[in-house]
Amino acid sequence: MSIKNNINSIETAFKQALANAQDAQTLEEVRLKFLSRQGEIAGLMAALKDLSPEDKRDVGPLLNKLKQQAEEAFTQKKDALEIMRIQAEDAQRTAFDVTAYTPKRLTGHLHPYTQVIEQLENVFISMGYQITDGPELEDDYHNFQALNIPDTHPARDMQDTFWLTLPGKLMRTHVSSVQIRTMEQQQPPLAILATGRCFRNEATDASHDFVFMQAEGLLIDKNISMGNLLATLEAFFQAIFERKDLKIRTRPGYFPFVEPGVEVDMECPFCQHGCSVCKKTRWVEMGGAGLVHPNVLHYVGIDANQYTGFAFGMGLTRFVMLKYGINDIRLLNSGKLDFLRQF
Ligand code: FA5
Repeated sequence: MSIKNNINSIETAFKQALANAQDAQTLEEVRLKFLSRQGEIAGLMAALKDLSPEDKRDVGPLLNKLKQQAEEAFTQKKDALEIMRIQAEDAQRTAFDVTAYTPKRLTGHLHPYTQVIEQLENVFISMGYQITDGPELEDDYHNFQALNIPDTHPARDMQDTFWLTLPGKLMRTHVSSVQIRTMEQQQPPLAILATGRCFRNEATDASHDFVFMQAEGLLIDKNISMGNLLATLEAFFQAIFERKDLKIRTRPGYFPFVEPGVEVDMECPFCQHGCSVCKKTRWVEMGGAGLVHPNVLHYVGIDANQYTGFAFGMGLTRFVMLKYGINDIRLLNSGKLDFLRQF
């Protein structure tokens, strides 16, 4: 009888499919194909009703047996696969190495400003200078008047000042105020270097910020000349850029607290024939300098007939930008970690 053959072949196919199923998905496919309501075994059950009563008696038990055995075998296989899955998961868990993952450790480091300041201070300490400091919140006297810039002097407009609501108080526009504070405290001979922040009420661009750093130097002794100043600046630039052949040049410049006054340029440390840093001129502007004006010595009670001296004020920010190839000054104070991690 053909239904009996069908029962046999479905039983064989079912056993085969069940043996082949190795995961929950293929097992589910087996269930759908054989055991679901639309499955093969349900199909055989449905065919039963068309059989004669004798055939029903004959085939019915076989079919019931097939259904029962298939369901049992399916449940057993399902349990076995579940146990295998749990065991595989366990095996993976035991193999998990807790020391294998090491989170990236980010260590802090010195800001590029600090790195250059330390280098600068070492150069000047080796030349016998004293490192000194002064307040950022200054008064009119130390920032302007004692530097030979009286109230009505037009040179006050050279530096746009952040005045405070406190009368006569301001954020220092340059580190030259430290010259006055030092000379008030110490008698010559003296040689100092001061670095620090300056504040100017200026529009910002890639090379100007309203907060920036300067390095100020002052040396007072007998018979000090422009020659001493130029030799000192040259040695200083050569040490910072680690180039013994680096030259400087000066152009006449006006600063009320020095006479004569000069603008100091440094040979471009990056090129031979002009580049974007030096704007094709081969020279980079670094700051101002000159011989200390007798009026300034007079303000602090130093005898200008006995002593002379030089002073310079360099854009420290400029040094840092040149040294590290930073093309926008505003990055330096931005606090952006992606930027700072590069140094
Ligand atoms: C002065 O500030 C003088 N005190 C320098 C000086 C000292 C002259 C001693 C003579 C004797 P000046 O304003 O040019 O000068 O500034 C000096 C340097 O500071 C500039 O060459 C530039 O490198 C830097 N600087 C000035 N303004 C800014 C700014 N807004 N942003 C970044 N750097 C600046």
